[in-house]
Amino acid sequence: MAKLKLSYFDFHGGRGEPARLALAIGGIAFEDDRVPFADWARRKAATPFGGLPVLEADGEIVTQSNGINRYVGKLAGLYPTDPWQAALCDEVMDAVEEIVGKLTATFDLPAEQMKAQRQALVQGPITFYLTRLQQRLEAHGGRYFAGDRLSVADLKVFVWISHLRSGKLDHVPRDVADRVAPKLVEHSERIKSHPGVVAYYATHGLSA
Ligand SMILES: N[C@@H](CCC(=O)N[C@@H](CS)C(=O)NCC(=O)O)C(=O)O
Repeated sequence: MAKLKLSYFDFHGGRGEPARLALAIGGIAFEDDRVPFADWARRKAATPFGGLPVLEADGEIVTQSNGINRYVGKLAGLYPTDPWQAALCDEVMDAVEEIVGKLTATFDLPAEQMKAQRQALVQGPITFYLTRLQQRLEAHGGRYFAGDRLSVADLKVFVWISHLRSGKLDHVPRDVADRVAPKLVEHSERIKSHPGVVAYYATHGLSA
């Protein structure tokens, strides 16, 4: 097994969290490099595309969160071996990337613009993606997004739903997922109670 180091910001959530969770659940040893925001300006230039997460394996590095999720998912037994189920897993992870990208585009906006754009996102794309993700979950049996078992897709959706429900996103009502996609929230609660996820947050001191 390659010697792994996963670099991502020092908070619970975001694009690096599904890979951290997958590695922990799979019992895969890795260096958990939590980058303080204060160090980011210095480290950014050394990353291939100016963003995190970055995964290092035996001294080589790779970026892009969903590619990293696939790689660590394979190591951890959390990525479907069946090609069709793998495509379903990818579909969900890429859909979450689309909506997360729309949200992160609001992070640095001036206050009034942020408010207007986030309110529009709640009415439009956030509601749309919640609805459609719930439909995909139900189409595949209601418990997991792919392969009828836990995969990195479930972890990625769990991290996004947890963020939406955290109350940390100004102008995004924390109950929007509960109102729009209760089955997705049920799924998220089930993933949160997975023994591997519980053990991860017990070790890291905070709940998702
Ligand atoms: N497409 C990339 C996006 C990476 C990205 O934008 N990461 C954010 C954190 S979630 C970041 O590094 N932001 C700081 C910056 O862009 O300076 C991926 O999926 O990994």
